[in-house]
Amino acid sequence: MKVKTACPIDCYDACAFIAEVGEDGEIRLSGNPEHPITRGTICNRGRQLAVRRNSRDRVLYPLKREGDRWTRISWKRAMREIAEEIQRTLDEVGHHGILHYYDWGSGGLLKSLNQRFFYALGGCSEAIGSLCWDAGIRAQAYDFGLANSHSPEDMAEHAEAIVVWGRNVANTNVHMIPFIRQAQARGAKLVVITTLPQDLARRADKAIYPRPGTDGLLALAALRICRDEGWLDRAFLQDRAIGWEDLAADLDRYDLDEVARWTDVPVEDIRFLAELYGKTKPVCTLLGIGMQRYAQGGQTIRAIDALAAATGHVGIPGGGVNYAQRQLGRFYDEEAIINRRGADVREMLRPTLAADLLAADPPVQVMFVTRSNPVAQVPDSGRLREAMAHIRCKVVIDTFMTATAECADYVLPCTNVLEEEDVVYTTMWHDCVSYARPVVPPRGEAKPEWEIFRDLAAALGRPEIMEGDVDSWIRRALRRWPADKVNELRERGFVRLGAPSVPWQDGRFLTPSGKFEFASAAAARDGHSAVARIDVGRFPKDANLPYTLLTVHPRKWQMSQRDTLPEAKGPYPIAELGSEIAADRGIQDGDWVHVRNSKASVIARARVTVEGHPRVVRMEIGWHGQGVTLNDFTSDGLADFGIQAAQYDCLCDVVRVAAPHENARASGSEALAHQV
Ligand SMILES: Nc1nc2c(c(=O)[nH]1)N[C@H]1C(S)=C(S)[C@@H](COP(=O)(O)OP(=O)(O)OC[C@H]3O[C@@H](n4cnc5c(=O)[nH]c(N)nc54)[C@H](O)[C@@H]3O)O[C@H]1N2
Ligand SMILES: Nc1nc2c(c(=O)[nH]1)N[C@H]1C(S)=C(S)[C@@H](COP(=O)(O)OP(=O)(O)OC[C@H]3O[C@@H](n4cnc5c(=O)[nH]c(N)nc54)[C@H](O)[C@@H]3O)O[C@H]1N2
Ligand SMILES: [Mo]
Repeated sequence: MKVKTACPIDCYDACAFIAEVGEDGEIRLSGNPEHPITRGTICNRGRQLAVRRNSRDRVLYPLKREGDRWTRISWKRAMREIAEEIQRTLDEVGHHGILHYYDWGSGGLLKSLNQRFFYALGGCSEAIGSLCWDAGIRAQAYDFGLANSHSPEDMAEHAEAIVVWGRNVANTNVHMIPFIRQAQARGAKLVVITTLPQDLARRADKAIYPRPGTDGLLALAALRICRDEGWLDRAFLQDRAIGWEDLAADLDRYDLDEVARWTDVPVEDIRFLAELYGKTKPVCTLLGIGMQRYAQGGQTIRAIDALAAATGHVGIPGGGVNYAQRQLGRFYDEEAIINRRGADVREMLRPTLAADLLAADPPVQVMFVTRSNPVAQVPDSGRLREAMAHIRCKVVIDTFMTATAECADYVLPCTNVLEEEDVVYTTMWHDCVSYARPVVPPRGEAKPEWEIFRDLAAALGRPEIMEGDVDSWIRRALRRWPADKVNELRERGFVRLGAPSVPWQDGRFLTPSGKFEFASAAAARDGHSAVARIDVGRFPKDANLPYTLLTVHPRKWQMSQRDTLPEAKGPYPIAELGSEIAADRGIQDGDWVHVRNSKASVIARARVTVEGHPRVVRMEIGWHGQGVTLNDFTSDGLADFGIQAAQYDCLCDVVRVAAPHENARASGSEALAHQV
């Protein structure tokens, strides 16, 4: 039997699945061929969801820490004891003593019901801000009013050039590839600007490899050339924008030779970029998210927005500065699900969670972690583990024993997507929403999250808080939808919401002025320069740490969700090293190396790369072992705009070491002993 369902992974592509269950119980997932983006293919991460569902390592029963051991307990006992912890905290310090930490580990709409539970307690402490993309979201809000993307079809049919700027589409957004190919087959040029090597760069007409965190300089220097050459869209600047004169005057600060030195991009390539934006029309820019995880990440995105807008690529078919699809977030009635009105919430920032916990008054006594793995994913994770050790009761809801679950007092098993019903979506790219329905029954005693919170509300003596079932919740959330659209969603497995294919085509923007804002009063009010500006004095520097460590997203799996992949499990991560590092330090492919900075160190296997910026180390985030996670290397500094972690501002050093002993469980300090 075939069942239509959907992928809930936090990703651009948001695929629709077809699931088939074999007689042996094995689940085969494939892409729904009718879905306009999925088009019948899915990636390894999607397929792994079936493997994760059936994995032997899955957590199937409620677990309680007793000394050094995990003991299986009944749901009834788990609910009673956790409800007692909640009640005690409410009595002793009030609702701010309960922290709910969550992230987008699942894009299911009903997952927000857990917020409803905490708000109904009067409020709670809650994680806000982003480890992911907030600086860029805010940058585009200053410029456009909202971060919106063109439809993939529009790019495929109309772009004359595509600039993939800091997005690793071949790994993180694979369903973009056919659309890029379609444009290339028409003769569109492809340019890839990336710090790390990328498969797509090999298929591009041109690849540019800037030093990490310096793309804003590159964009503004290219814009300066466009200004001087007169390669501007005068009509756009006059009729559809404000503040161009302010930005134009500011561009004199970017001397081409200096920019070339800071970015490691030769002047000819800066000119190439200027000419591309200045003379080709239309240019479609696909922005990545990694690029704004730096101290000046927000300014970087504004600089690129300005380059594309001033040269006339905004609001036209085949153009756009595509970062996210925020209009999609409004398709359902969130308040009907979460009922936040009136709740008294103490905010803690995801990027600085450890520091916020340590400073909290009243202290957090109960911490809930849902659909996330903060110990692996939050910067400065060493300090986070320390801060969590002070919390009396930590409850983690997940399907696996994650790095965070290992620090918990209770681990509660939730369902895998193939065992549950929900509406799933992301706001990263296209405008389709999908329907997830159960393919197989829950394993063990796993429950959907909303049921766990329903039971907890009952254990607290407040069953009315969470009264409802899947059907009634979905109906409430989609109450503005006509009935036939809800039916289409259920029957086809997805609907396309019909976001405009070409945003801003009517020249009206959602900014305060209604125009594209090269100079933004809102940015100035928030304490930033009104126009995009990069200050070279803010680039990180440390004479003892000559290289940059980029802990980017894994090629073959999602973040820390690597439990079912044997190749991801070893005690040593892979460190991909730029060519200058290898030359400086006498390292060859396959050598053992010690990657370190002032906060952490690991022994890793070296892989020397030929392309990419030559002084960058790439390691895949989500790995943990040797007593650390890779976020032990990162600091909790914020990017300039919004509330965004700047975890890519991370300097390091690398040295060659002897092969670790077979059975060595290298810890940070043991690792030092291996140094050659
Ligand atoms: N396979 C896989 N796909 C995923 C995910 C995953 O974990 N695995 N995660 C999903 C999520 S949550 C997200 S947010 C997206 C992220 O999608 P991406 O933005 O594509 O991925 P990141 O790992 O954030 O960023 C990596 C890219 O940014 C580039 N980069 C980093 N710093 C700079 C810089 O200073 N300048 C330039 N020009 N380039 C730079 C690197 O070269 C690299 O190619 O991917 C989603 N898709
Ligand atoms: N150094 C560094 N740090 C980073 C990044 C980076 O590039 N470098 N990237 C950042 C980015 S872009 C993001 S988006 C964050 C992501 O941070 P997280 O969302 O914390 O990352 P994941 O490792 O995907 O963890 C998601 C967890 O949710 C679980 N899960 C899945 N579905 C459900 C469900 O329905 N209910 C519950 N309770 N659990 C579920 C999964 O099993 C998994 O353990 O990480 C950020 N951290
Ligand atoms: Mo993300």
